[in-house]
Amino acid sequence: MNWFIFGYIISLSFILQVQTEQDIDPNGYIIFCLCMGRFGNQAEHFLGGLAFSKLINRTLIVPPWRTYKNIPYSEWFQIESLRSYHRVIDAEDFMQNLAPRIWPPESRIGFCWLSADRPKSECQMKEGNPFGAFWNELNVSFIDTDTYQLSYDKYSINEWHELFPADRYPVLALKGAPASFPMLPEHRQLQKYMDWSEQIMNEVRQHQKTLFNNEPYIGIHLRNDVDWLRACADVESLKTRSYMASPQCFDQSSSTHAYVTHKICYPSDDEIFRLLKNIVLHTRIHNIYVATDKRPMIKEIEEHLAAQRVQVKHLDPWLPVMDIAMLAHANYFIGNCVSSFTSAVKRARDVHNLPSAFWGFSE
Ligand code: GFB
Repeated sequence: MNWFIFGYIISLSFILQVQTEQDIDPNGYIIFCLCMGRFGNQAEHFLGGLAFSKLINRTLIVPPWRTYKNIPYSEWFQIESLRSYHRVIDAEDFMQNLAPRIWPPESRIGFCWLSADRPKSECQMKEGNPFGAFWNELNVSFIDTDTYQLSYDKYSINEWHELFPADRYPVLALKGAPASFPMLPEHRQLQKYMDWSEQIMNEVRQHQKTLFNNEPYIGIHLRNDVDWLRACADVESLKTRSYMASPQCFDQSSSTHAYVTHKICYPSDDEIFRLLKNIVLHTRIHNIYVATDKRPMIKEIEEHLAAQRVQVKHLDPWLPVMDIAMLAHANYFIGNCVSSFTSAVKRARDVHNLPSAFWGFSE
């Protein structure tokens, strides 16, 4: 090997070394499982966890969405957009490129929020579904676990730094999301950093053309499977304004309701016809896109709104998130106040000032 090539290789490896050293965040990293509920619940937790990673000033290792398997965040949303808010790295990228150096298998400790009277043996990071599968699919096992009793607000940040200094714990792996559910109202606007992936957007454009010939449409969310029937059965006895995702429509001072009613949680067919008809008359949009987990009511809507000559379409997509994307891009949206599936749609619309309404509220 001549001296020129030798020198070139030495300087290249030096540059790479410097670059990779620079890649490591001295403030440390944080990762958690989005292990509660399905997409809507996970999205609320994700935004709370994103806000916490900024508060604690650690790079967020962006967790995959959890379905029957891990779905990398970037399949549905752009990682890049999150960077305008905070430092992030995709979980698989982290595991492949940084974990071998800063989080080798023999250093992996998991942390659970547990009250002080509970033993640390109760902190089982991989016990139950989907916890085990989530970490296994990222090839993570833990050599030990421990507990903490800190909250996720700004008043607790000094305690977090004292308990978990970044030089001793470069990676903070938490069992659950460091966030509340329902999410805090101030975190809703973080939705603006969740831009849809190109793959999802291409599909949305394709469906808009095929279903509606690119004409305006009203999107409606009908959450009416049997789990929802049960979830709403006794809601009035709770006399609460905060039931699952309901703060999304009760935080507004304009809310005319004292608490979540059965009609808001599980609207009758008549309520669906009433509000939908009003919106059709008001917007003069005659294309309806129905997203539902069970009963699309296509015939019923077409019959009741026959005079308005509505066209009702339903995709029943393999990926529920495709329904969210279609609703998010509708010209008008009517959703279910209590459902976090609706809340994901509503936030995505609010950041673009698109109009939305809720079943059970007058319009
Ligand atoms: O998204 P999510 O957390 O919202 O869970 P909720 C509801 C799930 O039901 C979605 C399916 O993630 C979908 O898998 N689903 C609901 C739908 N609506 C639609 C729809 O319009 N289209 C399609 N394709 N799928 C909570 C759950 O649901 O409800 C909790 O997260 C619990 O685990 C509770 O079951 C009762 O907030 O509506």
